[in-house]
Amino acid sequence: NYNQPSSHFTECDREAIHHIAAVQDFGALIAVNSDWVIAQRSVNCAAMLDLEELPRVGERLSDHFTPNAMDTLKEALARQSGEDAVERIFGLRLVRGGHLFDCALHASGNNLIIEFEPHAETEYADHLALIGPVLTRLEPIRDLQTLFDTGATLVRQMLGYDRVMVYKFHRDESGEVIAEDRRDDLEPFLGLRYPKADIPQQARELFRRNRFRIIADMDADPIPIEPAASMYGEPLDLSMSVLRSHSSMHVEYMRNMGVQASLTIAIVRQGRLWGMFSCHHTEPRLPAYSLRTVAEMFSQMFSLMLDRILIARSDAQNARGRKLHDQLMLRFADGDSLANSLPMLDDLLQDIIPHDGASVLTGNDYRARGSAPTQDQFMALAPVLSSAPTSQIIATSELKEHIGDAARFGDTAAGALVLPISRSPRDYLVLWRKPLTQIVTWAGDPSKSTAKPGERLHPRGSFAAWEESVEGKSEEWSDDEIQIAESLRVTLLEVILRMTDETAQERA
Ligand code: BLA
Repeated sequence: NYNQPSSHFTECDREAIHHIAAVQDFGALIAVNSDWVIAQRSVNCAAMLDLEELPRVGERLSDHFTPNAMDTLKEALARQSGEDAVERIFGLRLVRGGHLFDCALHASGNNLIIEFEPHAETEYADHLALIGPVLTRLEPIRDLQTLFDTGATLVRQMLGYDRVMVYKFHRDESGEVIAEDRRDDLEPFLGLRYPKADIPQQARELFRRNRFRIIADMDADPIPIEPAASMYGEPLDLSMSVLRSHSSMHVEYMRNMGVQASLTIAIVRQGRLWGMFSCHHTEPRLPAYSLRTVAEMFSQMFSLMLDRILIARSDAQNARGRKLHDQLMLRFADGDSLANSLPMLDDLLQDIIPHDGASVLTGNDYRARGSAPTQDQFMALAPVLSSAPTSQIIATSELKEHIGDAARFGDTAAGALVLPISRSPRDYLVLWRKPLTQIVTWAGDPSKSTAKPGERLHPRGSFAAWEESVEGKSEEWSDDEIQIAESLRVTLLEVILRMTDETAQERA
């Protein structure tokens, strides 16, 4: 029942998607123990391998596979290094007189999992040839949005899905489509935001480890793995599997989006899930394993590029912070008061820390600019603010969570970056951000946006859920922004101390 999101989400988070004991039908799976004795296998093995009968549990794999296949698999196993490593072999003949297969091999608990799917011989070389040109297009990019746009276009050119999106996670784990390349007749998803719950926790964690996820056909029947559990009663752990079958919940979600096949590649930065490439197709779709491998390499290169640009941006941001310091020291040199300097501060900061409003409180003098609370509204916060440590800035996207009175700001301000700029009396510079839902534009047909019961999983329903989850919240303050605010606070303290010094000297 999708009308009860809270209970539903915990259910979602609990589903053991790695213990599903089934594979998708475009390949087959055999799990062997450390002696290469068959322990479990998908029931389509015989059909996939052109064997008369399904290989039996307890038989040796070498009873069916050729000596050459066995040697190649053993070599691959010896090559395998590190946790979560998956070895690939393209174009291997597994049984005498049989077809060529693309294989993936990895350890799972005490088992070795061998997965295989038919090898697309003719295309293999073409796929390899793609790598060079694609990386050449990516290499010179220095700008984030260009990287995202080019990334979406290149992935679509390579893999041919109807829609390819770059999706970025926010700090609260909701997400946003930040680039898109799609078939012209499809409605755009660019700019749409989705709630955290659309990707449950365990799916996120799994996705971080196994960064490539393909669902070739939402309607294909899952192929059971038998026996479903080992002789010790343990289900086979399919975390690193290529063929793992899918959760029916997720499939329903995808169908509601009009998606028949999907391919998802995680973008991981510094060990954390930064975002993903999400590819949708309106018909079943299965790019060859070699092509998927190229796409995976592409995404790794993409992640490195992203990292490089973000580091450069962070450096630039720090440099702007230092420049801001110098500018401020210069401007305040003529002894202008902080209150009178609000317009200057507001303008200077807009570029570095985007905000919708700003206010300064010095003594009893309150000034505000842009979308900011009135003096009365702000004064209601003063007792709480002054009980906080003076050396600490407050950065929140939801001030009302901390100070109930802030709820009265309504659409004026939801998030605040509060800089205490003296010890006593309490003086503050505050940057404000409006609540998000006001600002975000809904890209689809708004007349269809009312979610009917049972439609929660539709992207529009999902958007409604996102709106609900960010109700009264602003855009987050980024780490870089908080860091700059921190050095700004120190600068302003310095300015104020100098001014009080000068006043004291004049009096003397
Ligand atoms: C998995 N849901 C996912 C994944 C993505 C999304 C990317 C992981 C990767 C994958 O399996 O392909 C969601 N995909 C999106 C979003 C966009 C997109 C938001 O393209 C936006 C453009 N999903 C729900 C609810 C449940 C749920 C309410 O919305 C609860 C049951 C479940 N999502 C769910 C599960 C998985 C998933 C169980 C794992 C699927 C699997 O790996 O089998």
